Amino acid sequence: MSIYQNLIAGEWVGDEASPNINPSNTDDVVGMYVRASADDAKHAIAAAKAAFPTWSRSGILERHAILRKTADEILARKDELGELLAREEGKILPEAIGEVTRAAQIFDFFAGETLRLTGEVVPSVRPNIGVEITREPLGVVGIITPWNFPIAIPAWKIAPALCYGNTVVFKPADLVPGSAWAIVDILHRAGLPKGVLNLVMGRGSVVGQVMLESPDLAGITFTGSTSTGKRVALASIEHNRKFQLEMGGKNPMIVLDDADLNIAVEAAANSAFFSTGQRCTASSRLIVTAGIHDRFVAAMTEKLKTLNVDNALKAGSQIGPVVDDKQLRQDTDYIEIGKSEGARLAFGGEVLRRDTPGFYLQPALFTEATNQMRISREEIFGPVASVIQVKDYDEALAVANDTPLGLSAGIATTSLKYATHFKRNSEAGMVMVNLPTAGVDFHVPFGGRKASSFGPREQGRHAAEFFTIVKTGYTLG
Ligand code: UN1
Repeated sequence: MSIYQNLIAGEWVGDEASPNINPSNTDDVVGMYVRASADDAKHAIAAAKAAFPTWSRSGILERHAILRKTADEILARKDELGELLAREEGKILPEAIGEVTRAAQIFDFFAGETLRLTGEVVPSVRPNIGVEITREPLGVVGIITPWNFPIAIPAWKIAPALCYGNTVVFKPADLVPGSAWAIVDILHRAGLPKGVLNLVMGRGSVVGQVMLESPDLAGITFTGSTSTGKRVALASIEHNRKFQLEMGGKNPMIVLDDADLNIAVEAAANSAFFSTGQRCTASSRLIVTAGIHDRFVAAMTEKLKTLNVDNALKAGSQIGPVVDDKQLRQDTDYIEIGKSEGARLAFGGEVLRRDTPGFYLQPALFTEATNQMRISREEIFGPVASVIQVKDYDEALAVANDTPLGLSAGIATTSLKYATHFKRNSEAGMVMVNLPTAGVDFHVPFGGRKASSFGPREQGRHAAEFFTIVKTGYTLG
C-alpha cells in the first residue's frame, strides 16, 4: 500500500505512517498517511519563514496562475476526489462531490482576487502630504482544519492565504489526511515554490502544539472545537499573533404556525441530519410554535422514516456513517442524556448494522425538550435534534438567542414581518429564511458571533481582513 508523505520545504518526507480508515467499512484502509513529528513541524515553520520574502513579493500573475490551475485540476477530478472524501470521512458521495466542486470554486474565486488587489490613496489633513493605505500579507500562517469538511475548509483557508501572499503551514485533522494530501499535491504540481505551502499531517498534541508555541507564526486560522479554539486563542495572545477561530454551533431553526410545512420539514431535515449532522452549521434545536407543532413532528417523523442510512459510497444512501467510534459514543451518550433529562425520543437513535462494518446511527429526533436541557445547550455534532415547543414568535426568538453560541440560525415562515424581524434580531452570524441553517455559498462571508467565532469573517472578499494587515504610508511632496 502506498504511503502518503508530508510536504516540507518542497520535499515529500516521513515514513511513520498510520492507516486512514473508512467509517463506512472499517475493513477498508484508504491509505497509509505519515504523521509528522515535532521536529517535522519545526522544519515546516522554518521553511515557510524562509519562503516568505520571495513569495510575498511574487507577481500577482504567478499566484493567479497557480490558483487557477489548482481550481481546474480539482474540478476535472471531482468524481475521484469526491470518492476519496466520502471514503475517508463518510459523507455520502453526492455531498462529497459537491464539496470538492466547492473547493474548486473557492480556488477559482481567489485566483480572481489576486488580480483585484487594491489600496487607497487619500489626501493628508496636512498640506503637501500624500497618504497611501495598502494591505500586506501577514507572514507565515498556520492553518488547522477539522475532519467534517476535509477539502472545503482547507480550500477556504489555503486559497486566500496564498492569494494575499502568505506562506503556509497546514495541519489537517488527523482523521482525514487524504483530501488534504490531494490538494497539497495539486498545488505543489501547479508550481508553488518550495516552502510556500507545507503539509504537516499528524496529531494535534504534537504538530498543533508546536504551531501554537512557535513565535514564527504570524497568524493561525482554526476551525474546530470550542475547547481547542480557546487554546489557540490563549497561545496566540502570548505570541502577539493574529488568530481567527470558527468553533461550535447550537443553531436554532424556528418553525412558525404560518410556515409552509413542506419547506419547513425539508429545511429542518437537511439542517439537522444531512452530512450525518456533522456540521457546525447544523441545526439541533427545532423551535416550533404550538399551532403547527403536532403536524410538524408527524411530518418530520414520516420524513425520517424514509431516510436511508448506509455506506457513503452506495447509490441511494442519504445519510452516511458517523465519522468514528469516539463520535458514535458521544452521540449515543447524548441520546441517553436526553432521555434521562425527560425529553421524549420520538424517532431513531438506534445503532444500525449494514452490509459493511461501520459507525451507523439512525437519525434521532427528540420532542418535549426544553432549552435548558444539556441536549439543547451542548454541541452534539451528530444526527440528533430536539423539538422545543413555544407559544409564539416572541418566545421562539428568545429561545433561539438563549445560547452561548451564535453561528447560524434559520426560520421557516411565510410572514415578511417575522422573517425581517428575525434577520435583524437573531444573535447569529448567518441567518436563513426558509432555508437550511447549513450549506453556505463560497463567495460571501462565513462566520458567527458569541462563542462560535472570533476574528474577521472567512470567505469571499472579507477573507482579506484576516490574511492581510493594513499599512498607512505618508509621503511629503
Ligand atoms: C456549510 O454549512 O456549508 O465545520 C459549511 C463546519 C463549518 C462549515 C459549514 N465550518 O461545519
